[in-house]
Amino acid sequence: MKFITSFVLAGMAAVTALPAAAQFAKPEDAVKYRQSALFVMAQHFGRIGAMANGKVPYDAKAAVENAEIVAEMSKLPWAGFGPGTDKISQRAKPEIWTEPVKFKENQEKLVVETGKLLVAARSNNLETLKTAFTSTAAACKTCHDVYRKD
Ligand code: ASC
Repeated sequence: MKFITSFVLAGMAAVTALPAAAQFAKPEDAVKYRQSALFVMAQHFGRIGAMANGKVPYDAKAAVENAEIVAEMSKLPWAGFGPGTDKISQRAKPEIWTEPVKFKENQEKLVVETGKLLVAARSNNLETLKTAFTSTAAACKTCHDVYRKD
């Protein structure tokens, strides 16, 4: 019993620590990983945006499902900005590596905003969702303006 408990706890710890400890076979994999995470996040964020902007009808259940994915994905890309990946970056600016503290603040800001987006989606109120969508989009844009080439 004790063994099984430790095994389960070790597994849970591994899952919890995954984003920070993610290891990549080569820098190219890290770049692919971060771009993929950002791409998936953008797809689901865009579906919320379509509702927020009145392009598709508001669907509270879909909003929650998409916001859950956005909130979870927002934690992932950052492990892919590790050493060596600056050399092969297409759009990532060098400031990411020369201003790591500021870059980290931007990551944390996004995680906070997507957490609020999920709370807003669960509120079942389109106006609340719109407000949270706008703040989250601002967090995306602020970071892109400083740390992305285009
Ligand atoms: C999106 C998306 C982004 C952000 C950004 C917000 O839907 O793909 O990168 O929102 O455009 O300004």
